[in-house]
Amino acid sequence: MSSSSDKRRRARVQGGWAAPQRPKKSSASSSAPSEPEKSRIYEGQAWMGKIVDQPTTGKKFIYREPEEEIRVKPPDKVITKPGVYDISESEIGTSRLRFFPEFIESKEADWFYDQFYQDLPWRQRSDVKNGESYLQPRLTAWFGEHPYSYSGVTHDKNSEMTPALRHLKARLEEATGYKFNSVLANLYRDGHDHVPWHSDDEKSLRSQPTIASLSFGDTRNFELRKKAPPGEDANYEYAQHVSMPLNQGSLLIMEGAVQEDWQHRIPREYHDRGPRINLTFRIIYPD
Ligand SMILES: O=C(O)CCC(=O)C(=O)O
Repeated sequence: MSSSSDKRRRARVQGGWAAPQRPKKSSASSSAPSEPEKSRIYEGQAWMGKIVDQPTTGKKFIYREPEEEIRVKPPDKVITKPGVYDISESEIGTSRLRFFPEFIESKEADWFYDQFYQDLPWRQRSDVKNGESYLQPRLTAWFGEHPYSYSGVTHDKNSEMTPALRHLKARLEEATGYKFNSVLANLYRDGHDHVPWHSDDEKSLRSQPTIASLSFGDTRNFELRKKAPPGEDANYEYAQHVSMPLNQGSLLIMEGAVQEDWQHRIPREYHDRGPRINLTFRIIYPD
C-alpha cells in the first residue's frame, strides 16, 4: 500500500494602465470644472467616486473583473448494480471495476464466512510509517507462493491455502480467466476496524494488476478517490469519489489503471457493524 465546497475561486485583481480620456467638450459650461480641476480630472482617475491623482504618466488604471478559475468537484458516484464500470481514462489506460453483488449465494457465503473466521491464522500486524510502528486497525492473514510486503509489513510466504480458499480461487479463475497465486485476507472485527486510503501498487504486483475482492459478513462501504494528475499537488479536496457497498457474497474486480490512478479504503463507521471478512486474490511476482 502506498500511502471537498465544491468550487475554488482563484481570483486575481486584474487591470491595466490605459491612456487618459479627455472630458467631453459638449458638457454644460455651468458645470464645467475650473482650470485647475480640469487638469486634475484629466490627469487623475475616478476611484470609489473620488478623484485620485495620477500625476506622472497621464494614464489611468482600468479595473477589470477578476478572472475566475473555477474548479468543480465531479459528482460522487455510487455503484450498487452489477456491471462493468470504466471509472476513468488516462494516458496510462482505463480504470475498470467489475461488480457482481451476488457472486456467491447468501447461505453459501455464510458458510464461507464461518470457515474463514475460524480457520485463518488471523493476526494484528503493525504498519511502519516514518519509523513509527502502528497497529493495523484490523486483522490480516496471507496465503501466497511469495512473501508480500507493504507499509513496512511483510507477510511471509505461505503457500498452503485452506480447502475453502482453494475452492474460491478455482471459481474466480474460471469466472475471470486469471490465475491468482495469493490472497490477502482482512478481518474487520466491527465498524471501527478499517483500512485507510492506499493503492495496491507494490512492485511485486507489477503494473496494472487485476485484483479480485470477495466479501463475507456485514456490508461495508468501499470508497475510491481519484489521484491528482502528475504535476498537480496531491490535493484530494476536488477529487472524484466512487463508493460501493460491498455486501456478503459480492465480487469486485479492480483492473487496468485503478491502482495507479485511484486510491481506495474501507472507512471507519460510526454506526454499529458486525464483523466482515474480505479476501483479495492477487498475482504476486517475486521481488
Ligand atoms: O476490505 C476491502 O474490501 C478492501 C481491502 C483492501 O483495500 C486491501 O486489502 O488492499
